[in-house]
Amino acid sequence: MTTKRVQPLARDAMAYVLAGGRGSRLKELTDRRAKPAVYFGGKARIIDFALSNALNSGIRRFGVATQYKAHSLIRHLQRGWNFLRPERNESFDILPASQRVSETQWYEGTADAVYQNIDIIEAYNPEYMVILAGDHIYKMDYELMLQQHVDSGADVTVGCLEVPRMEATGFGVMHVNDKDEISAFVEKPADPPGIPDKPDYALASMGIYVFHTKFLMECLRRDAADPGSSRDFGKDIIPWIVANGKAVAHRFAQSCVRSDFEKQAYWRDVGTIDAYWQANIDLTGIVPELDIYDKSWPIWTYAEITPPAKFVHDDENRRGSAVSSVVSGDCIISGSALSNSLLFTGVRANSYSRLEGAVILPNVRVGRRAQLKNVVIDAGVTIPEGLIVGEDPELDAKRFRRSENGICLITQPMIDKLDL
Ligand code: ADQ
Ligand code: ADP
Repeated sequence: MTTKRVQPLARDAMAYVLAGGRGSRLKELTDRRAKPAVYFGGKARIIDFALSNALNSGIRRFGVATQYKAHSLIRHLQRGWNFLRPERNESFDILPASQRVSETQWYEGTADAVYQNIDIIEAYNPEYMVILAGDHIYKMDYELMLQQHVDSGADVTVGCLEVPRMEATGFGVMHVNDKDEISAFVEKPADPPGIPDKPDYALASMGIYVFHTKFLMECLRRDAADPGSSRDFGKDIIPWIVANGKAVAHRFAQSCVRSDFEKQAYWRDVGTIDAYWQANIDLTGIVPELDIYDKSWPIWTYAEITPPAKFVHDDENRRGSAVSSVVSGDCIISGSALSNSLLFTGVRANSYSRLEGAVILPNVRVGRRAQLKNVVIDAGVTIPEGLIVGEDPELDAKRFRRSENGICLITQPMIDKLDL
């Protein structure tokens, strides 16, 4: 028998977002900002997805642990996530690595990024902790995961999804019994074990965990006293609980939030330039797999107040146009032709330029007659007049960061080095 709950479990939970990692496979895009601060989808940053999920799930207490190149991230959080009010029993704490508990200057691993702030967390006294990664794109109702955690009596509940077995080398991979209790867990195995009745797939950890706060604190204190530990959830804490307690898997497919036309449970790591480009360009399709227009599950962010996007023709009456494209506020497309492109706020594309398959971060200037195909352009870059990208792979690879799939990442230092 289930008892009717007076309020959602989420109101007794704190979301703790790990946002300190660099995301080094994003190359120069994370030279100056942590991966969670990287722009996504025309308006948001990657971390807004985990934070919006928590908010939409009913959570009102937040901690965000930052470390690597945190300035851009902290500025974003201060601007966009400053509406939670202590007088309504809400809180939002940004927790940079800063010699709190131990003498080391940095968080050692993800568990240390929680351990070092135990005093702050305990002062809020949440019943549950929802530990999240700040670097994935997905929509999920954590209340359902909290409910499963309470109903199953687990020590930890681990969010998981099925991925092709050969892609699971970068994940924690688990085996479960018929009650979804985790019987084995290996972090980043070279040869991931498959799912028994689906051998080409592996059950992968999403790196998100629900704990009773009291139990988590006991684990973290025990782990901190172990000199052999690397202070990491995936390497140390979760394997310990699997061996000594009760760890249960929560399937993403049960709690992912889909709009009417979304068929797949959408989750992306966007950890490489190719994956990042593809996930952004997918939004320009007719029916994207990720619905960012769903009013029942809004993705909250810091948004500048901008004038509308504008399309004008050039002096020879050539149209400024965009087809199959997403164009944000304060963009001016003058006599330039866009297709299958996604433009963030404040982009100016000048006459006779052509953009195809372009992901353009905020405040980029595209000079006249530039032709850019299959590119990611970093924020604030000035593309010189007449620059051609996407025609000559060898030349592109010399000048820019050209990915495996032929996507060119372009930053201002790369432009400054060009001999035009
Ligand atoms: P990884 O993603 O490789 O594996 P990790 O690099 O530890 O794990 O990053 C997890 C999250 O923590 C990221 O959001 C990152 O930004 C952040 N982070 C990393 N180091 C941090 C630190 N020192 N301080 C603060 N934040 C930090 C994990 C799990 C796997 C699981 C995958 C799913 O260990 O089991 O399969 O996530 O992506
Ligand atoms: P955002 O990621 O918010 O778009 P920017 O692209 O402006 O921010 O810069 C990312 C980060 O790089 C900033 O938070 C800032 O710390 C740093 N940065 C930006 N420009 C410079 C610069 N000229 N010199 C040193 N650091 C810079």
